[in-house]
Amino acid sequence: SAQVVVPQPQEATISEQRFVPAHAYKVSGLDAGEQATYALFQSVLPVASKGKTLPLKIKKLKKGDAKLQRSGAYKLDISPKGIGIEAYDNRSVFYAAQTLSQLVQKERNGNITLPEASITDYPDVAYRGTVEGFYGDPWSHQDRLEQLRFYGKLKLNTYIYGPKDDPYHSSPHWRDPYPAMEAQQIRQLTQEAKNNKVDFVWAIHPGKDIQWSQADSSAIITKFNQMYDLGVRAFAVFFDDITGVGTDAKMQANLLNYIQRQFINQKRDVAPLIMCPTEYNKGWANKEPGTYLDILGEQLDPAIHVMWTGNTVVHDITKEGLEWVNKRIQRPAYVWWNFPVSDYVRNHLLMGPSYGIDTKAAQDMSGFVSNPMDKAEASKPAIFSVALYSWNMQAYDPQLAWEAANRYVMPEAPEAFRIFNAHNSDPGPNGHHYRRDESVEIKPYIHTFLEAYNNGKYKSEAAARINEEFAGIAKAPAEIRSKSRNKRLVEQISPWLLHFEFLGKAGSHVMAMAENRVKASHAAAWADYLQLEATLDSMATVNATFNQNPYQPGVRTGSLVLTPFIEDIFKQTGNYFLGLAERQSQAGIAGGTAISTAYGKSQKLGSQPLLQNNKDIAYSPMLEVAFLDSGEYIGFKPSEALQATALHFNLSNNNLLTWGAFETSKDGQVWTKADPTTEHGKGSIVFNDPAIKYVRLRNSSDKRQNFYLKEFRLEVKPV
Ligand code: LTM
Repeated sequence: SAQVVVPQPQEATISEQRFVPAHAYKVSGLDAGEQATYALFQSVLPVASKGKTLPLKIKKLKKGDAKLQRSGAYKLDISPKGIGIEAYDNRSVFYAAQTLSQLVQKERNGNITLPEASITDYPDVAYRGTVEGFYGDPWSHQDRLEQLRFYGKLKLNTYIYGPKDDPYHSSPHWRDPYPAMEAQQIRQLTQEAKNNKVDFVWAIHPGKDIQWSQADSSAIITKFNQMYDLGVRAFAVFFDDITGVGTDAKMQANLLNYIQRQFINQKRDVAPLIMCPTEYNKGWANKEPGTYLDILGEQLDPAIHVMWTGNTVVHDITKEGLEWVNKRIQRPAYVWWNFPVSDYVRNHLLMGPSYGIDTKAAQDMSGFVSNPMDKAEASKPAIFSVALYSWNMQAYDPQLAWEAANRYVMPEAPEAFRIFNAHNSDPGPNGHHYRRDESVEIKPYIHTFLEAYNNGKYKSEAAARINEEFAGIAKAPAEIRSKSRNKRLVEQISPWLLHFEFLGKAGSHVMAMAENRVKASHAAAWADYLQLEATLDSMATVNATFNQNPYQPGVRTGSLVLTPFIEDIFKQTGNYFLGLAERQSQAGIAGGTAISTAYGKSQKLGSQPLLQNNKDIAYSPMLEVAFLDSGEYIGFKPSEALQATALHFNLSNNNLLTWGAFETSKDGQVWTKADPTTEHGKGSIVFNDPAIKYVRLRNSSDKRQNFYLKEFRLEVKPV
């Protein structure tokens, strides 16, 4: 059926019967220079230029049918008499060849078989793919090459290069040419992109220190020309996550129009220019008529695309949301979907279904790109789904796409990969309030089981299902490690595999313990308890050892449903046996009542998670621009058991001391000003008074103040 072809073609009749072609195929009508497509035909079919052959004829699509007048559109006709391809452009021929490659089957005896088929196919969205736009370690060169091949197979045509931590994309070196090695790698990437009919879009991020001078405008043109010489034929300018003069809509529009005139229009072979605005989501947009987005809408050359992340930074994409912004920017938005990016929740993997993307919004967007995780291979399930969605929206079903992605990305161990992904979906609490469902199938059984257990009963049926799940979890990592041929993927998820294996074992222990406890087999329950405790210790060790980044350090799996379930029963049972608060805290589980808390009043930072241990309490650093409105504050209230010894901060704001009041209090009522030493918004204050119970930074000016929350950390010691 047509299902064997991904993304699903728009119209397809594919017969169940297959035939063995009588001869090799003779390819005609392929443009010179299309060697990569020729090589693809050769790898899929027997191809010959002499002797008895069947025709594989490529023709131009006839004008007429409007939906086929777009890059990538093709018709493919397969019969025992030959293969016919009608193509809009060279990308179309490549896509027809990709479809063909999915329809061909190789038999044991070396023959190939084909079904008779008639396919009419075209993409719903013109630009489809990814934006490497996250913070943190950029993808490796090999990862990028592999991504481009993956995109070619799935008919994705766009890869936007914009890793925040490449200093030649952003400050401080956006004005400078790439060093020789990086330049050579970019040249290779543009070649691989070309072979896979992907636009390699190179983005510049100049807004942190742009001067709006002629010198800076020229610097961008010079840099673009250097990139052009390396083979780049598509360009973007990003103004996200900046403060200060760079955020001016008129200046941004002027610059973009200048680039359009002086560069894009001068070259005949470059794709439309793309820009990412500063107000790139509705939550941050000034809603007053005539402000930022309207200025771009009116002044920006209509040929330039404008990116948009949705109603907030990380959000579902809705038709209504797009209609809202499209009116203002006066063109269909180019969607920058912040999924499965995990730079704001680095201890989690986002491996679940790609849902929350509106299947009625094809007409409301000019492009759709996913911002992935820093783990390129682990991002493939989500990218696979984005390929299906953006090619054929009506046919898109998030759950089916996810099931297919698990098989496509890990064909050697699809079930193990599925169970791993099913329990590694939710990002956990985060400042963007973006949550995903997790452990969906097992959740009802967990609820049933817990309800009964809390009443001293043991539900065997639910328990059997849960036991089966935990056994599957414990087995999955070994299966993935031993069977998957994708070693890079295994490497990227390896700390999570390790943690997951312990999660499965902890689950089995918890279930055994619960059963023994309900049966009043106390000695057995106690033995289970000790094993569970040891396993939870191992999970805590994995969490404390791997992925120790300063943002969200550590490793979490099953964090929405399974881990809380296990910890809940562990705690209950510990209390039942011994009142073991002490043991629990050793196993890394928050026990007791006195915990340190944030002490703040802030629209932007109100739900920013805290990182804490027994040495310090910190706001989880934030990637985008943070702010405090007049009178708002951020701060800490250490637990009763702790004493504040020093505050360390790095807010990247040169005027910090003109608006920021650092204050301490013994009661939360009377505040005393503390004077830090600072340089560029970075500094420390040491506290010597054990009576201090509150520490805060308040905006004492009469207007909003922007800064970067790179560090805001209170050092503490036990009282
Ligand atoms: O989303 C945009 C336009 N910019 C940044 C990204 O670089 C970052 O990866 C995401 C997710 O944290 N958020 C942003 O604000």
